[in-house]
Amino acid sequence: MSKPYRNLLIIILAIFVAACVFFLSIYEIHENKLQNENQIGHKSLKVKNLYARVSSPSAKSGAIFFIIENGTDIEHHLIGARVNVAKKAELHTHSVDKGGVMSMIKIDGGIKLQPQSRAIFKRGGNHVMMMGLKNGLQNGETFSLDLIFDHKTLELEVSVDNEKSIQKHEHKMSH
Ligand SMILES: [Cu+2]
Repeated sequence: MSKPYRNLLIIILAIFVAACVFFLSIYEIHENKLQNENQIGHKSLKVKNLYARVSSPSAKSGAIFFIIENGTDIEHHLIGARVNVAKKAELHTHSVDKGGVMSMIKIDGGIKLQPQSRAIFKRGGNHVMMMGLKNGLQNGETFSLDLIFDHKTLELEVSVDNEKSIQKHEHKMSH
């Protein structure tokens, strides 16, 4: 084989190897994506494990907990909440100061949900705070909740469950 031909063969071989590496890496990215899709398991924006708590039937405030799953391929931005049983509903989180004292603060700017991700609203963490409950809430009572996103509003029904314990998988996912 003459030298120019051998060089050409080497170049063709190198291109072939590069192409193989390229397609393998694409395949890997595709595989990872599928695994994430399996984790969420649906292609929509969903709310799970939804419930509310009040400290007593006559309490003037209460909290709502849930998990939002964004199974879509776009970012969704939770910007607020609305309930018909209270004057006001706000997105809250807990913060701990230097002295270890826990207090609740409003989440400014809301919460952004990346495609194929979850946001967990749980006790001791993020929650929807209801302020100025009009008639109080009984255990087992249901009411409507609007979760307001930048592109859509989810209309949900919440039931008051004061006995609900903190869920095992909810706890695990917080780590
Ligand atoms: Cu709060």
